[in-house]
Amino acid sequence: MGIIFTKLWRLFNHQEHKVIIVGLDNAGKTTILYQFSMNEVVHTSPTIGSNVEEIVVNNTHFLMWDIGGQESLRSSWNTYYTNTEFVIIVVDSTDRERISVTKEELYRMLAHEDLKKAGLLIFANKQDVKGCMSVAEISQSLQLTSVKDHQWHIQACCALTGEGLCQGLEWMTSRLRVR
Ligand code: G3D
Ligand code: MG
Repeated sequence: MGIIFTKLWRLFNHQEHKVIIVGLDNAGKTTILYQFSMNEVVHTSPTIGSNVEEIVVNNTHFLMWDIGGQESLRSSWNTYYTNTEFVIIVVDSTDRERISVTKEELYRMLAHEDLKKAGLLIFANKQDVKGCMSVAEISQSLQLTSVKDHQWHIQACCALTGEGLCQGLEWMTSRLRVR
């Protein structure tokens, strides 16, 4: 990722931001955050609990949680939505069976009052795996073209190598500039 990433990261961190990262378990959220936080000091907040983690990298607060399989806990998530600028949804592109669960949660979140102004970045992760779903397939499964009231962007990536993450961050940074 190198120097461009570092520059973008600085730009993004110029002001304080709140970003929510969601996705099914095993989608690659922790790996992505690890890539974002390289060379930075990371503070985690254990008080929030095991289903939601807060990570602060410079000025950016990342709230991260696994969706699916925890229905009883979902109702409390919206207490964390206030002032969120971006929602990042991480999709495991190899997991065709559970893409519908992601879709359900995506629309539930988008309908929430406190996320009305949030931008939506979808990472189609694990693109290195042969036979995985393409960006086009995931867009179709999630019916992204029907999302009209949020700015959104879908980005192919591989969290292991960091490929594509830079472009995702670039999109978020560009959205900040047009505000
Ligand atoms: P989560 O935080 O969303 O639950 P993790 O997911 O970041 O813990 O990742 C889950 C597993 O997927 C990990 O494997 C991780 O290495 C792997 N993974 C994450 N991103 C990619 C990717 O882009 N490509 C491939 N091939 N694998 C990826 P392990 O084996 O450590 O459980
Ligand atoms: Mg994790």
